[in-house]
Amino acid sequence: MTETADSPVRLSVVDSPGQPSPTPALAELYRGFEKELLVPLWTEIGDLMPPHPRSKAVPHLWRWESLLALAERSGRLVPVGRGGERRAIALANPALGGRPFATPTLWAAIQYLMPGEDAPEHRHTQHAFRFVVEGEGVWTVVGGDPVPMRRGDFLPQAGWNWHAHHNAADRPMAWIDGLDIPFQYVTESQFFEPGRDRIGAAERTTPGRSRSERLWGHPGLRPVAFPGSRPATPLLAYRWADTDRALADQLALEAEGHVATVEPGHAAVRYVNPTTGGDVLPTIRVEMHRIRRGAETAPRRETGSSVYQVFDGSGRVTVGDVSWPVTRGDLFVVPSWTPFSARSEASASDSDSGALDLFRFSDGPIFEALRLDRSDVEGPST
Ligand code: GTQ
Ligand code: FE2
Repeated sequence: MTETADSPVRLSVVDSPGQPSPTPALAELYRGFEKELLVPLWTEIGDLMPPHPRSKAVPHLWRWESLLALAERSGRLVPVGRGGERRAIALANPALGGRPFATPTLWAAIQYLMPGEDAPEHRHTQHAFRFVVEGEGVWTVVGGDPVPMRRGDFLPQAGWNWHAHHNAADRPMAWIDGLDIPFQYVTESQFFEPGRDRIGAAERTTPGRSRSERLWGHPGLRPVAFPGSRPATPLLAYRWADTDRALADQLALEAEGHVATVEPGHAAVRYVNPTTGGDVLPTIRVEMHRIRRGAETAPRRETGSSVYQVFDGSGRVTVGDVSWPVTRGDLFVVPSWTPFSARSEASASDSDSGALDLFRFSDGPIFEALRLDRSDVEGPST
């Protein structure tokens, strides 16, 4: 065994342009680097400083049908309780080493609760949200405020708030969770604390509207008793009826000849923090996009990664070199600096409008805060 055999640094002499001549003396120098745990820039520069982001993550699609079937089986086999905390099953990007990371920064999971079940209370620094593509009956209890969850609702939940979930219905319910778990994992910033094993009787009630909505959920109005800006939204539910109306109004305004959409036939809204007008969570940006029947978006790429879920309709999405037909509930990943476009292709089973509704979340706020945000759009081909 040589002295450097145990070094985690491994340098090989290569005969390629831009590299020093391969000589025994160079090999000897590299053994010296290994022994002292040193790595020269010239052997690493291509990987460390590429001309543009080259994501380790790859585009990938998960079918809702398959996810739901496996979640249902988990419902029969896996109890929910202290320790495991949640019956949540995460999307693992195939290029991220089997880790439960949809992208290098984002966690996306399907969560499932059986009738009458409780997921125990806890809190963590990871920022989170729930989004419901079908079903109802679960109340998420955030800081003692029970919040009903129904199809199309977006429910943000900023880090370090106590939360539990309770299925008050006589049927199971599934939804998706988005969190910044991979980001906090790589930045080593996580804290976690278990709370009460059972939530109190008062939190087991099932009011139609949460206290947070009664206080913060009035468009253009805020309670004078609570001034100042907050780092994350105090509003715990953004209801489908409001999102749907905003998107329908944008497309109607466009049809009347007004500027209202991102591009022809493509309406979009971003969920915002009513105390700042900025993103709902410090690390996660969330939007709903509606692509009119037959419309297509221009390929666009951005720094940072996104996860999409098809909320309604069907169509075809293209991510880099791959393209899939998609339908309700399907989830897919768009890695950093990978062009993304979508086309609405109504099928017989789709709703009357034939529009494709895409729920999207990304790590955009991180990139924006650090001034690392960049994007470009490919112009229409002529
Ligand atoms: O529901 O509290 O998918 O803490 C991952 C971590 C869900 C939750 C997840 C969590 C939760
Ligand atoms: Fe949690």
